[in-house]
Amino acid sequence: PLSAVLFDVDGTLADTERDGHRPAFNAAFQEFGLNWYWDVELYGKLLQITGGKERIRFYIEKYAPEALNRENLSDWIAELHKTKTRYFLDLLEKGNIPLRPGIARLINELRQQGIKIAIATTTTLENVTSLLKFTLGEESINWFDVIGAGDIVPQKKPAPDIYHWVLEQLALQPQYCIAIEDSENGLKSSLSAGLKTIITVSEYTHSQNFHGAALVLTDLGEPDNLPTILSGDATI
Ligand code: XBP
Ligand code: MG
Repeated sequence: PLSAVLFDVDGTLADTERDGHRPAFNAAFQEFGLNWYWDVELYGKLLQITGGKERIRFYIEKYAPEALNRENLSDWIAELHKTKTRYFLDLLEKGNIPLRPGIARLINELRQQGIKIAIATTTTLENVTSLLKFTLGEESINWFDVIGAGDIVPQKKPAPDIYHWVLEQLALQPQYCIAIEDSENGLKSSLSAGLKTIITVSEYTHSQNFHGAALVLTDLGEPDNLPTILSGDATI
């Protein structure tokens, strides 16, 4: 029997990266007087590093090494990232980032059937609660039995830590749960935690390797617009 569905956030609940996180990073760089700009293509490469602070550090090491000489680099990155979060929250508040097809329906159906729902994401907690608030309404935050986000575990995806943490909070074994993910890093994380995983591909992830996924779909669909199965077992 299925006890819980564990949702990723970025790329799964909503297409947040290209027109959400990316412009928020760029706005923060501008506010800090930096001449850095992450265009759509570069951002696609940077997405291999999960976590905003980790992504900024990776960018510095690879593309802007002069910043390595800053004193208290970690603190400075944390401040820059806080500013980025402020811009991202602004975008959510403006209602600019909708849920992907089928998400609201699926969440409602799971709740109606008494199946628990949870979140396992590398993004910052406020980003998750605001996305829920501005799409499904304030009370939807309480529909989730567990929200695992951001720095709550030391190792972000592709490490399994966030899924382990959420399963522990749910007090459930992975065989009674399903993860829904959009990326290869997310899939590695959920599979390493022993979770059967459904992939709903997103704009940055459609050509990634989803070996090991139970099902790969274009999206989660709506009754009048069914998703296309890209690979996997339709009977899951
Ligand atoms: C999401 C991420 C996050 C977001 C930015 O990956 O990697 O870093 O891009 O969020 P996943 P923060 O969907 O696999 O969880 O800046 O808040 O880290
Ligand atoms: Mg994702």
